[in-house]
Amino acid sequence: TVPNQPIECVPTVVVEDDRTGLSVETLKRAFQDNLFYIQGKFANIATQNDYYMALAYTVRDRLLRRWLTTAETHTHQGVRTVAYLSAEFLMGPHLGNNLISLGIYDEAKQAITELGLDFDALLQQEEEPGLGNGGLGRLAACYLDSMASLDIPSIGYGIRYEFGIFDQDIRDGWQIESTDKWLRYGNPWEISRPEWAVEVKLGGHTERYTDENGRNRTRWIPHEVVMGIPYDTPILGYKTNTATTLRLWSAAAAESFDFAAFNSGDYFRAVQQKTVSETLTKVLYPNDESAQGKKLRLAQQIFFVSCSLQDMMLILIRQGIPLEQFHEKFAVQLNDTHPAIAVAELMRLLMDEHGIEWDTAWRITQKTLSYTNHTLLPEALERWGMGLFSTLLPRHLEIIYEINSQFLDDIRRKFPNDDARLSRMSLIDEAGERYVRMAHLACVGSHAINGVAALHSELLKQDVLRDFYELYPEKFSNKTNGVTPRRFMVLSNPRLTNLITSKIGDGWIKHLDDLRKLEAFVEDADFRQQWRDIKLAIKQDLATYIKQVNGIDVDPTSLFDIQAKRIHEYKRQHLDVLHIITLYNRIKANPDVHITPRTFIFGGKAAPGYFMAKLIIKLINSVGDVVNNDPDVRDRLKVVFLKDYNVKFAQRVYPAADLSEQISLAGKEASGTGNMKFSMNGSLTIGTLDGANVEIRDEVGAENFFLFGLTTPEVYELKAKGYNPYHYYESNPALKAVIDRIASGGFSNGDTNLFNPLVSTLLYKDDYLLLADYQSYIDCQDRVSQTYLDQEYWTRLSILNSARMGKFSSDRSIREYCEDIWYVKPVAVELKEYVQAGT
Ligand code: GP0
Repeated sequence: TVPNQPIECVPTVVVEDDRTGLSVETLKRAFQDNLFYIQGKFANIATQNDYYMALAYTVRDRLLRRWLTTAETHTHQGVRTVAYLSAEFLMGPHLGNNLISLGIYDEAKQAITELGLDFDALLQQEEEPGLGNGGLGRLAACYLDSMASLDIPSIGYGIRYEFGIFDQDIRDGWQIESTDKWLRYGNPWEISRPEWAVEVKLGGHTERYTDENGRNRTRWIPHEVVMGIPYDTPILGYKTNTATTLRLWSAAAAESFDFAAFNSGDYFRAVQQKTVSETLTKVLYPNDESAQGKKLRLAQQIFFVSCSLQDMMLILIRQGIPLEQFHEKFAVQLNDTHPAIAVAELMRLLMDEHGIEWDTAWRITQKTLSYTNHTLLPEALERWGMGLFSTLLPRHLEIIYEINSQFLDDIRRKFPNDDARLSRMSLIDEAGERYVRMAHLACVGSHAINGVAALHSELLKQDVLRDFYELYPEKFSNKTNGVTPRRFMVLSNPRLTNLITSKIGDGWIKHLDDLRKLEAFVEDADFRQQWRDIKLAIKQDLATYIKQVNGIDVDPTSLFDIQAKRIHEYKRQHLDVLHIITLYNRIKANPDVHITPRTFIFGGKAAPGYFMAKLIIKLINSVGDVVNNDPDVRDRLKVVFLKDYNVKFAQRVYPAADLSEQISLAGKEASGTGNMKFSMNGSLTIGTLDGANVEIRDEVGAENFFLFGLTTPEVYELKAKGYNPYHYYESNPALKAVIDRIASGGFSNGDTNLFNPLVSTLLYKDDYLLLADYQSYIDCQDRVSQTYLDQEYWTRLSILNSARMGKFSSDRSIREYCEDIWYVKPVAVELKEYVQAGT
């Protein structure tokens, strides 16, 4: 019947209808319906992507009720909400994860299989949303998962880059980058909300004026205005009703602003202006741990920060909550200094746009914001040249000057007559050219500052942020990173998940400490056999992949020794290479020497402008070419570089490792998170006392961890007394033979130039002390090889590694942030009874 009166706008959903039903039969009907009505295809011409989309929409329908109900519940109750501000969110594919969170993974798999399709192939079809570089962006994604799973009211705010991290190909051993067109076939997980767009000002100048109450105010006359359009993606908690939001901002031209051009008939200029605005969110900067100082990057930062803060204010204004309560309603976490401009922007919005006085605004700002530092590397500390900063953000600079002047007064009171301290701590670096120091701004404007592992947090206090620690000791704390077991165990490793669950139930997925219960099975030979069989089957799968993609035969029973992470000198992928060449030299000296068969696997991207990192990739591939094809090696060693390492691919790599390489120079890796993902999946670790390795070793026990290398104090000491790498080269024949083989063209067809930059850096500079740590690393690797020969013993260690990883769930990290920094509590979401439609 056709309604002759307006349709009632109460949301009504039919019980067990094709949009909500969870049974296999309903899922099949919904899938076919979506293929027809959304993709507009008959099955005979549907592509793999059409099938993926049909399944994605089937899943999306089933999460909307949770999503909308969560938003409604949080709004209604006026709860305090965490806003996680991050320039990067490295989410990984959504489909599989959402199926797990909804608890319908098996049903969906059955439905798709019964329809005659390959379920795993459909999961693989999803484009990686690669909106991040590495650890920092992936940590943000794990935290969203944990916040939703723990029913914490939360929202992630970031940038919807049109092109994420580049795709990596390898040609002739070198990295080749290409554009990541992740949105090419559409994104079924996002909903755009153009009606909630906001405007962001850039450039121009400021003016003083007197308002209607006779107060002196400032007005910013921008050169340009850009619109921010929000795109929302649901973040489902694991087996709970809570579904939070990732809100990413996309830049668009504010047409109204260039009306003058339109009106003067300069249609072309008006439209051209549009493309300038839209370049703002075009592409992710692909540098990890190095600040580039580019104007567009600063524009990206103010853009997403301003959009997000304005959005939070609109949420309060819509509910009639006064902005004086901003800090009671939002806890805003700054993920590194990329969003640190929030300190000045929140002040500006409160004062200039909403008429709040400085002192009140400053109190609100400090109570709202908190800052996480992710690195000690000096090259990663962001600072903006004064020229660039004042051109783009003239009003923010005024505010920063005022904050700085009050801040310096504060220091003078507490540390009289200490000019050196003043210039060290100032928000403005005035040593040579003038810069704005973003970490200082973040420290001054936040009530809490944290590092990401115990060692890192200590080093922050002693070193990089020492002065700030002396001024505000109460602000500092440690929050050791964690990773989500949902994605990195349940989704990535279903075989191991099933085995674990068959022994201890599935409680561990939400309470990872429960994995300890596995210790009871370490002496159970059957269990150990199953554990080993699973690892072998996973390694077999990876071997098949390697054969297909790299064309290399690898033996799945060999020790899989994996280093997968961004390529960086401080992470020392080339130390791993020195070990490979050491073994190769032993074979060349005596082809019958005993060698534990190993497959060395590398994965990771190099920043496109980072020459040395790209040369390390070339070295790995060149060593592989020689070692893999030398008949003397007799297939006992293989070297594989897996191209285009990303979250989607990482999920297949972590479960396949026997040995995880965590070999950064002590004091350089803030935490590491790959170390946790490997270990959870039963890999043993070879590592230095760096980052979270220290805590992993404490948890699993020193006897279950392959430790080598200098400690942080030893590194400081060695550098202080003058480090001479050449001395190690001269006095260690094995090391000398390794370096000489590279230098003499042993891996470059006799070309002695190719790897010279690497060789001479090691011999004459070696900032990351590879040569100092070499012998300790080799000795440790020999212990690894020896241990692997006893498979029963190795399996015990592997089980214990998984069993003792409870601490490294991101759920534990998030609980600590909630208690110590955010003061946010869980809020239960109740789904309303379904209403029968049409009755
Ligand atoms: C740190 F400063 N990290 C940065 C950066 O620009 N990008 C980035 O990924 C990483 C650290 O290197 C880390 O140690 C850490 O675990 C991660 O941030 C999350 O805190 C590598 O995993």
